[in-house]
Amino acid sequence: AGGVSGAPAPFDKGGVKIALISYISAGDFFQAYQAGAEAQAKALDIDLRVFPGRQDAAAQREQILQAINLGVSAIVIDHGLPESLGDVVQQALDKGIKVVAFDVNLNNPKIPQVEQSDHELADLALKQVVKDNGSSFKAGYVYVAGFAPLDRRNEVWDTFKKQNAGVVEKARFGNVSDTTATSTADQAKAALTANPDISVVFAPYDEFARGVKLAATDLGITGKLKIYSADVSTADIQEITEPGSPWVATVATNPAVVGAVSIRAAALQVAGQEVPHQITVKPTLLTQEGLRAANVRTIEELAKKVPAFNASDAVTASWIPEKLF
Ligand code: SR1
Repeated sequence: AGGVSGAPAPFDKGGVKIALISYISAGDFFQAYQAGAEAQAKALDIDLRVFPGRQDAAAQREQILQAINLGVSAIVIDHGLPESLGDVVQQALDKGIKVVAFDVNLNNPKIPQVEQSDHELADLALKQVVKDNGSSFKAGYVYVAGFAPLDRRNEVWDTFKKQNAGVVEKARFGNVSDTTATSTADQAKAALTANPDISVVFAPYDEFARGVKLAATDLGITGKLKIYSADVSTADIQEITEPGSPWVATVATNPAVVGAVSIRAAALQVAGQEVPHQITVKPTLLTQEGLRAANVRTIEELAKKVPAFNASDAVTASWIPEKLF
Protein backbone atom coordinates (compact mmCIF):
# COMPACT_ATOMS: atom_id res chain seq x y z
CA ALA A 1 0.00 0.00 0.00
CA GLY A 2 1.47 3.31 -1.05
CA GLY A 3 -1.24 5.77 -0.07
CA VAL A 4 -2.56 8.76 -1.98
CA SER A 5 -0.20 11.66 -2.50
CA GLY A 6 -1.51 14.84 -0.85
CA ALA A 7 -4.22 12.98 1.09
CA PRO A 8 -4.72 13.50 4.82
CA ALA A 9 -3.92 10.71 7.29
CA PRO A 10 -4.54 7.80 7.20
CA PHE A 11 -5.01 7.86 3.39
CA ASP A 12 -1.47 9.23 2.87
CA LYS A 13 -0.15 5.81 3.91
CA GLY A 14 -2.89 3.67 2.30
CA GLY A 15 -4.31 0.30 3.34
CA VAL A 16 -7.19 1.80 5.36
CA LYS A 17 -9.64 -1.03 6.07
CA ILE A 18 -13.26 -0.33 5.14
CA ALA A 19 -16.10 -2.87 5.04
CA LEU A 20 -18.92 -2.91 2.50
CA ILE A 21 -21.79 -4.92 3.93
CA SER A 22 -24.72 -5.52 1.59
CA TYR A 23 -28.14 -7.03 2.19
CA ILE A 24 -28.66 -8.00 -1.46
CA SER A 25 -25.90 -8.93 -3.92
CA ALA A 26 -27.89 -10.49 -6.76
CA GLY A 27 -28.91 -8.39 -9.77
CA ASP A 28 -27.35 -5.76 -11.99
CA PHE A 29 -27.92 -2.81 -9.65
CA PHE A 30 -26.11 -4.35 -6.70
CA GLN A 31 -23.24 -5.74 -8.79
CA ALA A 32 -22.64 -2.34 -10.40
CA TYR A 33 -22.91 -0.59 -7.01
CA GLN A 34 -20.23 -2.92 -5.64
CA ALA A 35 -18.01 -2.42 -8.71
CA GLY A 36 -18.20 1.37 -8.25
CA ALA A 37 -17.37 1.05 -4.55
CA GLU A 38 -14.38 -1.17 -5.41
CA ALA A 39 -13.12 1.26 -8.07
CA GLN A 40 -13.31 4.23 -5.67
CA ALA A 41 -11.66 2.17 -2.90
CA LYS A 42 -8.82 1.20 -5.25
CA ALA A 43 -8.29 4.83 -6.23
CA LEU A 44 -7.94 5.68 -2.52
CA ASP A 45 -5.70 2.66 -1.83
CA ILE A 46 -8.33 1.39 0.60
CA ASP A 47 -8.32 -2.25 1.72
CA LEU A 48 -12.03 -2.86 1.00
CA ARG A 49 -13.56 -5.92 2.63
CA VAL A 50 -16.74 -6.89 0.78
CA PHE A 51 -19.33 -8.97 2.63
CA PRO A 52 -21.83 -10.44 0.15
CA GLY A 53 -25.54 -9.93 0.82
CA ARG A 54 -27.77 -12.98 1.20
CA GLN A 55 -31.11 -11.25 1.95
CA ASP A 56 -30.54 -12.52 5.47
CA ALA A 57 -30.87 -10.07 8.36
CA ALA A 58 -29.11 -12.38 10.85
CA ALA A 59 -26.16 -12.86 8.46
CA GLN A 60 -25.87 -9.10 7.93
CA ARG A 61 -25.75 -8.52 11.72
CA GLU A 62 -23.05 -11.18 11.99
CA GLN A 63 -21.05 -9.52 9.19
CA ILE A 64 -21.13 -6.18 11.01
CA LEU A 65 -19.71 -7.87 14.12
CA GLN A 66 -17.04 -9.54 11.96
CA ALA A 67 -16.10 -6.17 10.46
CA ILE A 68 -15.79 -4.65 13.94
CA ASN A 69 -13.48 -7.54 14.94
CA LEU A 70 -11.41 -7.03 11.79
CA GLY A 71 -10.61 -3.53 13.02
CA VAL A 72 -12.10 -1.63 10.09
CA SER A 73 -12.11 2.17 10.18
CA ALA A 74 -15.51 2.46 8.50
CA ILE A 75 -18.48 0.36 7.45
CA VAL A 76 -20.76 1.06 4.48
CA ILE A 77 -24.13 -0.62 4.97
CA ASP A 78 -25.94 -1.16 1.66
CA HIS A 79 -29.65 -1.89 2.23
CA GLY A 80 -30.96 -4.00 5.09
CA LEU A 81 -33.66 -4.09 7.72
CA PRO A 82 -33.17 -1.20 10.20
CA GLU A 83 -34.83 -3.05 13.10
CA SER A 84 -32.17 -5.77 13.01
CA LEU A 85 -29.19 -3.44 12.65
CA GLY A 86 -29.55 -0.71 15.31
CA ASP A 87 -27.69 -2.35 18.19
CA VAL A 88 -24.75 -3.75 16.17
CA VAL A 89 -24.33 -0.46 14.32
CA GLN A 90 -24.25 1.29 17.71
CA GLN A 91 -21.47 -1.10 18.79
CA ALA A 92 -19.46 -0.01 15.74
CA LEU A 93 -20.04 3.69 16.46
CA ASP A 94 -19.08 3.18 20.13
CA LYS A 95 -15.72 1.79 18.94
CA GLY A 96 -15.12 4.91 16.85
CA ILE A 97 -15.88 3.18 13.56
CA LYS A 98 -17.50 5.48 11.00
CA VAL A 99 -20.71 4.25 9.39
CA VAL A 100 -22.43 5.20 6.11
CA ALA A 101 -25.92 3.93 5.19
CA PHE A 102 -27.13 3.49 1.63
CA ASP A 103 -30.88 2.94 1.29
CA VAL A 104 -31.40 1.78 4.87
CA ASN A 105 -32.82 4.25 7.40
CA LEU A 106 -30.59 3.94 10.43
CA ASN A 107 -31.99 7.15 11.94
CA ASN A 108 -28.81 8.24 13.65
CA PRO A 109 -27.39 11.77 13.29
CA LYS A 110 -23.87 10.25 13.20
CA ILE A 111 -24.66 8.16 10.12
CA PRO A 112 -24.79 9.87 6.72
CA GLN A 113 -27.62 8.53 4.54
CA VAL A 114 -27.00 8.02 0.83
CA GLU A 115 -30.01 7.81 -1.48
CA GLN A 116 -31.02 8.32 -5.11
CA SER A 117 -33.66 10.96 -4.45
CA ASP A 118 -36.37 8.32 -4.59
CA HIS A 119 -39.29 10.75 -4.40
CA GLU A 120 -37.99 12.59 -7.45
CA LEU A 121 -37.26 9.27 -9.17
CA ALA A 122 -40.86 8.05 -8.76
CA ASP A 123 -42.24 11.46 -9.65
CA LEU A 124 -40.28 11.59 -12.93
CA ALA A 125 -41.46 8.07 -13.85
CA LEU A 126 -45.11 8.86 -13.10
CA LYS A 127 -44.98 12.13 -15.07
CA GLN A 128 -43.84 10.04 -18.04
CA VAL A 129 -46.69 7.57 -17.37
CA VAL A 130 -49.21 10.43 -17.65
CA LYS A 131 -47.48 11.85 -20.72
CA ASP A 132 -47.81 8.49 -22.49
CA ASN A 133 -51.15 7.25 -21.11
CA GLY A 134 -53.13 10.20 -19.78
CA SER A 135 -54.48 10.03 -16.23
CA SER A 136 -57.17 7.36 -16.63
CA PHE A 137 -55.97 3.77 -16.86
CA LYS A 138 -55.93 0.44 -15.06
CA ALA A 139 -52.57 -0.22 -13.43
CA GLY A 140 -50.48 -2.99 -12.00
CA TYR A 141 -48.04 -2.03 -9.27
CA VAL A 142 -44.96 -3.91 -8.09
CA TYR A 143 -43.98 -3.26 -4.48
CA VAL A 144 -42.43 -5.00 -1.49
CA ALA A 145 -42.66 -3.04 1.77
CA GLY A 146 -39.72 -2.65 4.14
CA PHE A 147 -37.01 -1.52 1.70
CA ALA A 148 -36.33 2.20 2.19
CA PRO A 149 -36.11 3.13 -1.53
CA LEU A 150 -39.25 1.15 -2.39
CA ASP A 151 -41.12 2.67 0.58
CA ARG A 152 -40.15 6.19 -0.53
CA ARG A 153 -41.23 5.46 -4.13
CA ASN A 154 -44.47 4.01 -2.74
CA GLU A 155 -45.26 7.29 -0.95
CA VAL A 156 -45.20 9.01 -4.35
CA TRP A 157 -47.38 6.29 -5.92
CA ASP A 158 -49.95 6.69 -3.12
CA THR A 159 -50.09 10.46 -3.65
CA PHE A 160 -50.28 10.00 -7.42
CA LYS A 161 -53.33 7.74 -7.08
CA LYS A 162 -55.04 10.24 -4.75
CA GLN A 163 -54.43 13.04 -7.24
CA ASN A 164 -55.55 10.98 -10.26
CA ALA A 165 -58.89 9.36 -9.48
CA GLY A 166 -58.94 7.81 -12.97
CA VAL A 167 -55.93 5.64 -12.12
CA VAL A 168 -57.15 2.31 -10.74
CA GLU A 169 -54.64 -0.05 -9.16
CA LYS A 170 -56.06 -3.44 -10.18
CA ALA A 171 -53.22 -5.63 -8.91
CA ARG A 172 -50.26 -5.34 -6.57
CA PHE A 173 -47.52 -7.94 -6.34
CA GLY A 174 -43.75 -8.31 -5.98
CA ASN A 175 -40.99 -10.36 -4.47
CA VAL A 176 -37.44 -9.51 -3.38
CA SER A 177 -35.18 -12.56 -3.19
CA ASP A 178 -32.20 -14.01 -5.03
CA THR A 179 -34.64 -14.74 -7.88
CA THR A 180 -36.57 -11.45 -7.86
CA ALA A 181 -37.17 -11.21 -11.63
CA THR A 182 -38.42 -14.77 -12.18
CA SER A 183 -40.52 -14.86 -8.99
CA THR A 184 -42.06 -11.49 -9.90
CA ALA A 185 -42.70 -12.84 -13.42
CA ASP A 186 -44.77 -15.70 -11.98
CA GLN A 187 -46.82 -13.27 -9.89
CA ALA A 188 -47.18 -10.85 -12.82
CA LYS A 189 -48.44 -13.63 -15.06
CA ALA A 190 -51.24 -14.41 -12.61
CA ALA A 191 -52.09 -10.72 -12.07
CA LEU A 192 -52.14 -9.86 -15.79
CA THR A 193 -54.21 -12.93 -16.63
CA ALA A 194 -56.77 -12.08 -13.94
CA ASN A 195 -56.84 -8.39 -14.99
CA PRO A 196 -56.61 -8.22 -18.79
CA ASP A 197 -57.56 -4.50 -18.72
CA ILE A 198 -54.25 -3.49 -17.09
CA SER A 199 -52.39 -1.28 -19.58
CA VAL A 200 -49.68 0.27 -17.36
CA VAL A 201 -47.38 -1.36 -14.82
CA PHE A 202 -45.37 0.77 -12.42
CA ALA A 203 -42.42 -1.45 -11.43
CA PRO A 204 -39.90 0.84 -9.69
CA TYR A 205 -36.96 -1.62 -9.50
CA ASP A 206 -35.35 -3.01 -12.65
CA GLU A 207 -35.62 -6.63 -11.48
CA PHE A 208 -39.39 -6.07 -11.07
CA ALA A 209 -39.64 -4.58 -14.57
CA ARG A 210 -37.69 -7.48 -16.03
CA GLY A 211 -40.14 -9.89 -14.36
CA VAL A 212 -43.20 -8.06 -15.70
CA LYS A 213 -41.69 -7.98 -19.20
CA LEU A 214 -41.05 -11.74 -19.02
CA ALA A 215 -44.69 -12.31 -18.04
CA ALA A 216 -46.01 -10.03 -20.80
CA THR A 217 -43.87 -11.84 -23.37
CA ASP A 218 -45.07 -15.26 -22.20
CA LEU A 219 -48.69 -14.09 -22.32
CA GLY A 220 -48.24 -12.47 -25.75
CA ILE A 221 -49.50 -9.08 -24.53
CA THR A 222 -46.40 -6.89 -25.05
CA GLY A 223 -48.34 -4.79 -27.57
CA LYS A 224 -50.94 -3.61 -25.04
CA LEU A 225 -48.80 -3.04 -21.94
CA LYS A 226 -46.37 -0.30 -20.93
CA ILE A 227 -43.86 -0.83 -18.12
CA TYR A 228 -42.18 2.03 -16.18
CA SER A 229 -39.28 1.31 -13.84
CA ALA A 230 -36.35 2.53 -11.80
CA ASP A 231 -32.66 1.64 -12.39
CA VAL A 232 -30.61 0.95 -15.49
CA SER A 233 -27.89 -1.46 -16.60
CA THR A 234 -26.49 -2.58 -19.94
CA ALA A 235 -28.86 -5.58 -19.88
CA ASP A 236 -31.79 -3.25 -19.07
CA ILE A 237 -30.92 -0.94 -21.98
CA GLN A 238 -30.96 -3.95 -24.32
CA GLU A 239 -34.36 -5.08 -22.96
CA ILE A 240 -35.83 -1.56 -23.18
CA THR A 241 -34.64 -0.83 -26.72
CA GLU A 242 -35.31 -4.21 -28.37
CA PRO A 243 -38.08 -4.16 -31.01
CA GLY A 244 -41.59 -4.41 -29.51
CA SER A 245 -40.42 -4.06 -25.90
CA PRO A 246 -43.19 -3.02 -23.46
CA TRP A 247 -40.55 -1.53 -21.08
CA VAL A 248 -40.85 2.08 -22.21
CA ALA A 249 -39.08 4.17 -19.57
CA THR A 250 -36.89 4.03 -16.50
CA VAL A 251 -35.54 6.63 -14.09
CA ALA A 252 -32.04 5.90 -12.90
CA THR A 253 -28.64 6.83 -11.58
CA ASN A 254 -25.47 4.98 -12.46
CA PRO A 255 -25.27 2.53 -9.51
CA ALA A 256 -21.47 2.46 -9.83
CA VAL A 257 -21.45 6.22 -9.14
CA VAL A 258 -23.62 5.64 -6.05
CA GLY A 259 -21.17 2.97 -4.85
CA ALA A 260 -18.26 5.38 -5.32
CA VAL A 261 -20.13 8.13 -3.44
CA SER A 262 -20.76 5.75 -0.52
CA ILE A 263 -17.03 4.96 -0.21
CA ARG A 264 -16.11 8.66 -0.42
CA ALA A 265 -18.56 9.44 2.41
CA ALA A 266 -16.83 6.78 4.53
CA ALA A 267 -13.32 7.99 3.60
CA LEU A 268 -14.08 11.64 4.35
CA GLN A 269 -15.36 10.70 7.80
CA VAL A 270 -12.27 8.57 8.50
CA ALA A 271 -10.13 11.58 7.51
CA GLY A 272 -12.07 13.68 10.05
CA GLN A 273 -13.76 15.80 7.38
CA GLU A 274 -17.36 17.03 7.25
CA VAL A 275 -19.97 14.93 5.49
CA PRO A 276 -23.59 16.08 5.04
CA HIS A 277 -26.20 13.93 6.77
CA GLN A 278 -28.23 13.50 3.59
CA ILE A 279 -26.25 12.60 0.46
CA THR A 280 -28.24 12.46 -2.75
CA VAL A 281 -27.36 11.18 -6.21
CA LYS A 282 -30.00 12.51 -8.59
CA PRO A 283 -31.65 10.22 -11.14
CA THR A 284 -32.36 10.87 -14.83
CA LEU A 285 -35.40 9.89 -16.91
CA LEU A 286 -34.47 7.51 -19.75
CA THR A 287 -37.16 6.72 -22.29
CA GLN A 288 -37.17 3.93 -24.84
CA GLU A 289 -37.58 6.57 -27.54
CA GLY A 290 -34.64 8.63 -26.27
CA LEU A 291 -32.31 5.63 -25.89
CA ARG A 292 -33.16 4.38 -29.38
CA ALA A 293 -32.73 7.83 -30.93
CA ALA A 294 -29.33 8.27 -29.25
CA ASN A 295 -28.35 4.72 -30.23
CA VAL A 296 -27.24 4.03 -26.65
CA ARG A 297 -26.56 0.33 -26.10
CA THR A 298 -24.53 0.16 -22.90
CA ILE A 299 -24.17 1.96 -19.59
CA GLU A 300 -20.71 3.13 -20.76
CA GLU A 301 -22.26 4.75 -23.85
CA LEU A 302 -24.88 6.33 -21.58
CA ALA A 303 -22.11 7.71 -19.34
CA LYS A 304 -20.52 9.36 -22.40
CA LYS A 305 -23.79 11.11 -23.29
CA VAL A 306 -25.26 11.90 -19.86
CA PRO A 307 -22.66 13.47 -17.50
CA ALA A 308 -24.60 12.37 -14.36
CA PHE A 309 -23.90 8.74 -15.34
CA ASN A 310 -20.16 9.38 -15.36
CA ALA A 311 -19.62 11.00 -11.97
CA SER A 312 -21.28 12.78 -9.07
CA ASP A 313 -20.05 15.88 -7.30
CA ALA A 314 -21.47 14.58 -4.00
CA VAL A 315 -18.93 14.22 -1.17
CA THR A 316 -15.78 15.04 -3.10
CA ALA A 317 -12.49 16.53 -1.95
CA SER A 318 -9.38 17.72 -3.78
CA TRP A 319 -7.40 14.72 -2.46
CA ILE A 320 -9.93 12.13 -3.66
CA PRO A 321 -9.16 10.76 -7.15
CA GLU A 322 -12.35 11.02 -9.19
CA LYS A 323 -11.65 9.41 -12.55
CA LEU A 324 -13.17 5.98 -12.05
CA PHE A 325 -14.81 4.85 -15.24
C1 SR1 B 1 -35.07 -4.02 -3.00
S1 SR1 B 1 -34.59 -2.37 -3.12
C2 SR1 B 1 -34.15 -2.19 -4.78
C3 SR1 B 1 -33.72 -0.80 -5.07
O1 SR1 B 1 -32.58 -0.48 -4.34
C4 SR1 B 1 -31.87 0.56 -5.02
O2 SR1 B 1 -32.33 1.76 -4.52
C5 SR1 B 1 -32.21 0.39 -6.46
O3 SR1 B 1 -32.56 1.61 -7.07
C6 SR1 B 1 -33.33 -0.63 -6.50
O4 SR1 B 1 -34.43 -0.21 -7.27
